[in-house]
Amino acid sequence: MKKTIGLLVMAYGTPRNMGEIESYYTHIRRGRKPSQEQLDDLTERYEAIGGISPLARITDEQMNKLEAELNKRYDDLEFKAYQGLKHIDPFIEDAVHQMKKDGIEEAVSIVLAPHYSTFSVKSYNGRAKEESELIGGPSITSVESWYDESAFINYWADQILQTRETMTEKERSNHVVIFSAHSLPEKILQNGDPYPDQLKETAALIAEKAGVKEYEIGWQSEGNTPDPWIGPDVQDLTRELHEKHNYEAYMYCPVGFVADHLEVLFDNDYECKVVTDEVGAGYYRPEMPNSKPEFIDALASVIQKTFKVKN
Ligand code: FEC
Repeated sequence: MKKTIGLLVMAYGTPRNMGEIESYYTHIRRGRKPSQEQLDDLTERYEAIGGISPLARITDEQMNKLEAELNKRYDDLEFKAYQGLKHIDPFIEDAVHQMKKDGIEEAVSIVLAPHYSTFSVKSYNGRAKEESELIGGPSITSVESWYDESAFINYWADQILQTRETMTEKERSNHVVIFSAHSLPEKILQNGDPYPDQLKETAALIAEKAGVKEYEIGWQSEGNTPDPWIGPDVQDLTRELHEKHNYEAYMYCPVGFVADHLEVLFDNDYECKVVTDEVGAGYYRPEMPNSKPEFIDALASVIQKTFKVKN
């Protein structure tokens, strides 16, 4: 009989309908209700991308395809997927409980975000492990980061090459690629958080693979709080680059994310495009990994490597 291994797939989560926006936003704000103005602003952003984010559907697809891919790769193990979300049900803790209820003794977990930060991956993994310790649940081996996984780097390099083909001759000879991730409060840097360096490394690896000559690092989607956030923000950066280099086109690669969701469909495809339109340059954004087979392969390889070290 095959041994069953829990596959805990953790992701940010998104409201599944307009009625869930308030509780979701309150959870992101660690229990503080947003003001009516903040709520209206967020609701308008969801409306601008078509009503609700495709993230829930994409996370389901990523998880199901990853489970199937791992089951193809192993003859002696049966992976059973569980979804644990950061800000909406099923929460990370719910998934750990379900694994315990199903009699899972051993599990491997991965966060659908490539770069490690104390604010992101550490908190996902910490919540999973704390809960399993509390209930005597499965022992969980966690993937910490996968920002340099070769199949992931190849995915973005291929996308850049394909996107370059769609540019005009003039744009192809005078454009810049902007690699970005979600900004975080600057205070994370005081304790040596590896997040910015990991983004730099992802960018360097992709740029080398795709033969990108000119690229920059930017930060996006910063939160609505009084403390300073890591910059430069991608919109400010675009204006600055326009002043300095007068590029014909800007190619945005939000490599800190893995799906089409609000932070990409609004913050890149709307907000950054406002700036490129303003400066009269072309706007390009390669396709996100979503559940494309090349990306699922990348995730499966990361799990395989983590598992090999353990067993
Ligand atoms: O529904 C969707 O399609 C969007 C999902 C979504 C993703 C996402 C990814 C990350 N966030 C990260 C950090 C923060 C910090 C704050 C913060 C705030 C928000 C708000 C929404 C939101 N985030 Fe998010 N984020 C997504 C959605 N995020 C909505 C609230 C409104 C706003 O500020 O825009 C600030 C919290 C605070 O106010 O104190 C910090 C990080 C990631 C990437 C890693 C990951 O996926 O976990 C880091 C997707």
